[in-house]
Amino acid sequence: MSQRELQRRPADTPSEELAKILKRDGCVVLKDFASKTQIESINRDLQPFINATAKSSSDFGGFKTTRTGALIARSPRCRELAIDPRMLGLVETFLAPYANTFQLHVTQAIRVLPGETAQMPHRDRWAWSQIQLPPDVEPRVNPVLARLMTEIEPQLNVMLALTDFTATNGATRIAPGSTQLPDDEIPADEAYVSAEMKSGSMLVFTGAVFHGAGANESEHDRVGLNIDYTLGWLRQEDNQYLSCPPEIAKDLDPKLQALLGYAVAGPSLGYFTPPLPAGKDLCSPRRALREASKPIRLDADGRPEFVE
Ligand SMILES: O=C(O)CCC(=O)C(=O)O
Repeated sequence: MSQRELQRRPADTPSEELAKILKRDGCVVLKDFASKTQIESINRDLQPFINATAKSSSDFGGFKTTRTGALIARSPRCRELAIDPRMLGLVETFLAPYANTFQLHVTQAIRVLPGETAQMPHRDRWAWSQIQLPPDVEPRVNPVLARLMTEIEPQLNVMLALTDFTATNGATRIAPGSTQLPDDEIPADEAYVSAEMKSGSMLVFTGAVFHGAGANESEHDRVGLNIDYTLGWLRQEDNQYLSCPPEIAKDLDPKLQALLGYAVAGPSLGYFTPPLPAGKDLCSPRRALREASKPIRLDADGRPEFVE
């Protein structure tokens, strides 16, 4: 496929207009989404965690890239960002045909260090259709899930630039309009555009568009804040109940609690039953946030008991 222009719009563009661009191109840049002060505060929240994060060690994740997660638990500023009405409005407009509720899928600060090579082009929706197997086992893909993914839009992602993103420092490379290609027709190099943007601007992209982090040939880190949203009925990539456990989630904004997954989606997805005491069954997850649970262990017969 030939290269298409990466569309850029002001951050307050109505969601319906942005959703149309996303449907056609799979991506759009929102200019000046966050102020300089907001970016400084996010960087202050995240710096200790980013500095302590070890480099990834896989062909996909890179060898000079760090990925720092659990950002809702770790950063008050990321919490505000995740429920920014402009973002939630766009998520709800774009994903509305495929679900009644939405949730967080991934929160990650991605730092591409000098010397990193370009990431392999991919679609983020492959998280649901590719099979995790040793490298020599075929097929690599579940064909039913791969086909299902072409009939829905399972996710919407944002990458907020915490540093400037340039063609030389590893700006995300994305192929606008690559959303309808078959999974095995990976666009050639010429189809990709570097999502160059100033810090504070944001790349919004879908699970269907081919993209990957660029190579960092500069002497400075490229840092992006990646927040992905998915449909309420799909499995989240980052297990939010573990990354943001009830002890932390109980003090968060109810909108954020629901986005993490502490809410029933539809008539019956996601209720829970506390293992003890007997008699409390089929509860809303909000109950787990209201009532601190006492530690439980299994006794010698394998039955749950409170730890006294
Ligand atoms: O960091 C980037 O620019 C993109 C990263 C990405 O696509 C991924 O890790 O799945």
